[in-house]
Amino acid sequence: MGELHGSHTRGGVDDVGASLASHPRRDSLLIRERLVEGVHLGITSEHGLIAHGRGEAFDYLIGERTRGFAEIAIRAAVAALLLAERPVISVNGNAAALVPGELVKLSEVTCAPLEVNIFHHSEERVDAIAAHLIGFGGADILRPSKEAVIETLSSGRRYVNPEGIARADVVFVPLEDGDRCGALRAIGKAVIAVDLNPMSRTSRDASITIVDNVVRAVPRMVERVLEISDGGEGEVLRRDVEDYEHASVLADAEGAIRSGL
Ligand code: PTJ
Repeated sequence: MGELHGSHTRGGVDDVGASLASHPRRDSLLIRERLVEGVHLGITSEHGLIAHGRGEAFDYLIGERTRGFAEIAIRAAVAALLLAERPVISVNGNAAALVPGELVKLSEVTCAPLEVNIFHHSEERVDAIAAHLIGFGGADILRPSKEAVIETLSSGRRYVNPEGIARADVVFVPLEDGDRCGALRAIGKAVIAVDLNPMSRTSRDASITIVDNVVRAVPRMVERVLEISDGGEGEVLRRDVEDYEHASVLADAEGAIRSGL
């Protein structure tokens, strides 16, 4: 997992990190702290805290580490992003609070723009998320627009950017609610999701699902891009996509949870 201190705002995570130095659940508590801080900064919705609780429970059950089924999906996801013509990385309030710098880096190495897309829509929160990403080195952050609408969605997620998600062929959605994944698939887009629950609608509806915590999956995706840019690229990318079998990856993840192994 990436370093869980020093990367966010002054005080907040750092102060808590120092006070938890010897706590056995330190990493997990620091991740929570990032989200609480995200709420205070106007980035994360209060509902995002509840969504995180769901995720935490599943993370505990998968052993809080990147498992083989996630690694297969990470390889396929990176390959799909690199092979895409118009890839886009969608960012909501939880992802922005948890992995802002890592998303900026992933955007750079895959040439996929970052687009703010949130369920609980407000212009203030879009501004706050965009500013937060810029603070971590992001540039040209795309915003949702009423000029491009996914008609089948009723939440704030229906508003997309005409130059981004609207015309993307591959959309990466780290941490998602169920409706949009299906809606994006229905209009012909490939969707890559990160979701700790392999049984969720998002996990099932996505083209590729990484059953892992975004705090581990996104840095690993960056690392993977750098690994494969060393040579044999096209062949490796095609093989990574071909090796991915959605149903079997989800079954392995669910099996790991149910068996406790
Ligand atoms: O910022 P907004 O307004 O777009 O709101 C975002 C939330 C997350 C509130 C919204 O998308 C939502 O309500 O999500 P759900 O329907 O609660 O689904 C969240 C899914 O993400 C669940 O299946 C969780 O298991 C999973 N999850 C939560 N935290 C993580 C996670 N998956 C990976 N990494 C996490 N850290």
